Amino acid sequence: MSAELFQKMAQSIIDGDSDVAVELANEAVAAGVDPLEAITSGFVIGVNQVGEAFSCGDAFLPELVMAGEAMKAAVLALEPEMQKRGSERQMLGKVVLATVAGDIHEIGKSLVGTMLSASGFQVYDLGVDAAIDKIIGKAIEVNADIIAMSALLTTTMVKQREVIEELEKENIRGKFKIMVGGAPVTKDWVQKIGADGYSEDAIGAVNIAKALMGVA
Ligand code: B1M
Repeated sequence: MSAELFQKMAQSIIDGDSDVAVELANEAVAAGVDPLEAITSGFVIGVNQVGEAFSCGDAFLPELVMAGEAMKAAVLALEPEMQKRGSERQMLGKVVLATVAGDIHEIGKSLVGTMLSASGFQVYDLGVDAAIDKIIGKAIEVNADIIAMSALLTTTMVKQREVIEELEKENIRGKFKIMVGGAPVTKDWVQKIGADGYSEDAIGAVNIAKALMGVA
């Protein structure tokens, strides 16, 4: 039953059909399917396929946009259930989260935010295309424990490094733990820019954030 449902979920993203994607998300919740599994085994398979087709020139920007919209709608429909399933309610730490300047990819960043907040972190989500001074300003304002930055483009991941460089320039690098992520981010990149942690997915992001807070 789940395999068939996951396949339909992937197809709804490939078709760029937000209505069907939301219907399937609701169906999954009603059937007791883990919402994160619905995302990773269902919807993400579809969005990855569209991404691959786009990079080979077999799909074009409108398809990418529609797939992105359908993916966003599905994740939004699953969000309340993800929040509900988060069992830990004590406040583990404050996280300022953003997709870096020049980058408007928001789905993975928002998923990481939902999982962090469902796991007990207080998340200040600055959205996408967030300027360096906006990220640092918010971190100072709320006395954040962690600055978490997402980047989906090889051209924008450099902004993660620029935030760290700016913190160093202002002599406040030591005040915050820095977590980075997004499809092009690798372990090598993390070491190169001197971040404190990274993960390839939303569950990993929660584990890293907990480890950075010493509660792993
Ligand atoms: Co764009 N896009 N896109 N796109 N897009 C990619 C990233 C791309 C790989 C597609 C491709 O060519 N195969 C490619 C980047 C190439 C590169 O730089 N190497 C690309 C491109 C080129 C572009 C444009 C430049 C296209 C154009 O205009 N010519 C343009 C850029 C706009 C900009 O940002 N300035 C663009 C635009 C868009 C849309 C707006 C149409 C849309 C986004 C819609 C939205 O977000 N509202 C879109 C989409 C949908 C994609 C793909 C297909 C899917 C991204 C996604 O949502 N994945 C993507 C290809 C792909 O990744 N397969 C692609 C699902 C999501 C759950 O996964 O975001 O990876 P992801 O997040 C994961 C992990 O990465 C990790 O956890 C998440 C959950 O598991 N993670 C973190 C993410 N952030 C984290 C932070 C952490 C820890 C973990 O700690 C802080």
